[in-house]
Amino acid sequence: MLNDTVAEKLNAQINSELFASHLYMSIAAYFASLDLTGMAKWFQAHSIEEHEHARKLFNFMEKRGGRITIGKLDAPKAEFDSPADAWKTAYEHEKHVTAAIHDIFSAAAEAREYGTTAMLQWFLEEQVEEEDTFRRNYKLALAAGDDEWNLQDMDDRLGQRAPAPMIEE
Ligand code: OFO
Repeated sequence: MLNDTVAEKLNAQINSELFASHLYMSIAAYFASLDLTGMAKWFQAHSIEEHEHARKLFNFMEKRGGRITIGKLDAPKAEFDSPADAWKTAYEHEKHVTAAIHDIFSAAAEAREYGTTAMLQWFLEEQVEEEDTFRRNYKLALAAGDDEWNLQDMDDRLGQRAPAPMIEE
């Protein structure tokens, strides 16, 4: 049986991953409105990936007998000052997710919930990748500014992203 504090934090993280999925669809919609369809597709794929993160945590809690509750999602930010601002919002969100994963990991270690710390190892590594990806793309969008040519080039590259894979559980 899961430790209560750890269960509460894992449950909050499931809801937070669902919010990330929601936020990234909102950013996809912003890019679609600018006809930057490559970046819109990239964020759609990332939205699915966040939903998969929620599902991975859900399945872990289920196996450990934790009670999962799904709450109401807040409306995500919908308007951005520029492509760079949209990337910055996503990058900041990823940093927030990293801090939350660290917090759950610390609570799990303190409660000697070693099954949870082992599972969270995957998320720790994922967040290193995520922050790196979002930071690099934020910097690129910042450098592109409102230069149509550079934005289109970035858009073409990101549009080649493969669909998000399902996480096996
Ligand atoms: Fe699940 O936080 Fe991004 O990936």
